[in-house]
Amino acid sequence: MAISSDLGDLRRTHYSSELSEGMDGQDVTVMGWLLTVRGHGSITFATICDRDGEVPIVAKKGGECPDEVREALSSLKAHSSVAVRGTLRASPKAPRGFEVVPAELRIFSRVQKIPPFEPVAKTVKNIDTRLEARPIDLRRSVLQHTFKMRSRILRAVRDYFEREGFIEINTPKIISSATEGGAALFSIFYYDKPAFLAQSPQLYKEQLTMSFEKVFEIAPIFRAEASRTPRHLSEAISIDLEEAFVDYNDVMDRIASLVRESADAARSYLDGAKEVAGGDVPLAVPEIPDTIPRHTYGSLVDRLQGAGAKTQWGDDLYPSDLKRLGLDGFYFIVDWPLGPKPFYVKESKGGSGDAGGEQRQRTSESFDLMCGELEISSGSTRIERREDLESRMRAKGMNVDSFEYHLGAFDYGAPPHAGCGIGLERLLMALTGTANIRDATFYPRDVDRLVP
Ligand code: AMO
Repeated sequence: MAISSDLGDLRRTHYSSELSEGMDGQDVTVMGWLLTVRGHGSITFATICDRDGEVPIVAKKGGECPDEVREALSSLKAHSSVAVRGTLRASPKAPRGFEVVPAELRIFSRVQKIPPFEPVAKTVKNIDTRLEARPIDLRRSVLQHTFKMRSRILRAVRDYFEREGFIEINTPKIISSATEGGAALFSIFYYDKPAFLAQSPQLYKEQLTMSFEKVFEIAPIFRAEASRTPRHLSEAISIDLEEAFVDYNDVMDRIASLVRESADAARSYLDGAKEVAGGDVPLAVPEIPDTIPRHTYGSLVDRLQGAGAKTQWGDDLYPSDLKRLGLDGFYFIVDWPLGPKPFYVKESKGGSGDAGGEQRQRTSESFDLMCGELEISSGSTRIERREDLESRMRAKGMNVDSFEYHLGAFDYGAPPHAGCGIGLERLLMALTGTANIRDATFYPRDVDRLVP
């Protein structure tokens, strides 16, 4: 039968990337979704898209293609799920030098709805329109490349940790108390007890340095972010690392290596994709400098004040401030004021590294990794002694007793340790130039969105 609708025993023989003009005359079976179909009476051109790219299909009247196949093909709408078995023909006019002449067509599902945008659309401005049809939005070239790059980056990150002797961990996502401050917690019920979704694996990854020394986790973090911004999600993926017997300077060195290796992996993906697509890939990966610059918090405040800003020592640094200073590319901001930092962050020895008065004296061994105005990661040296943790908690007005499950671990002696959390979506934004974080995650969750 030249036309049917079941997969049956038919299997793909080649992905689009495996086809070439040198296979002239070979019988091939390709499967995927229809990107375009254009019928011109006696000839129908179609493009089938699969995981790797496009396969041109040409069905001519009076040629090798049965008429019923040509007619059925020309009646299909874009996005239909199909298979074509046929003969590969070298064709100097075709973009990749070949086309497939169909002998058999399987139509697995017909399109019931007209999609709200063209499958080849380079940009579709309204993200809500796109999210309503997310499975087919994700077929668009720019998102295909973004998420394939994400996969490569994750592999590079795991390779890095493996090579450096880190153990991959998973920690509970249903927890009993806040780690990063209470405001952004999602409350849930755990049987009959109140509980929360984890904002970060912070306390567990610290405890695990007592047994494994070097650990990493790649998992969701949950933040009840009330604001609508292009860089906040309610559920994000964090690449967390924690290491014993090091401080925040060592962790910054590790992040620099991780970012460099992630960028290399992204670039090598792009090079390959450009070869298959004939150069048409709408993404570019920035160069990462050999040394990522480190600016102290205090020096940036001085520069801001010098430029006439009202920023006081102790204030947060906002994207508008960083823009004002013309900071771009990747850089660290180090030695933040201690006060606003979470309780587990260690105070700098001997006060601030910056010159300045009394109020400048309490800084922390902490950093943020930035790319322009986007915060990619934050990390610090941690407190390893119970009494110091307790006094920091009291100073922050926290209920020490409710953290006994954590503080008790420190009674057995914790090593000096340091670590960081890297927002995977934000790293991907920086490496691909994606402007909205919702396009760096498959199904975004934000203050307005719980579906799809
Ligand atoms: P922090 O709260 O700074 O630190 O988070 C670490 C990194 O996670 C990412 N991130 C987010 N990404 C998208 N949407 C959000 N709502 C969101 N919130 C955070 C950012 C950020 O830099 N426990 C510490 C890390 C550590 O010290 O190890 C922490 O959670 O890229």
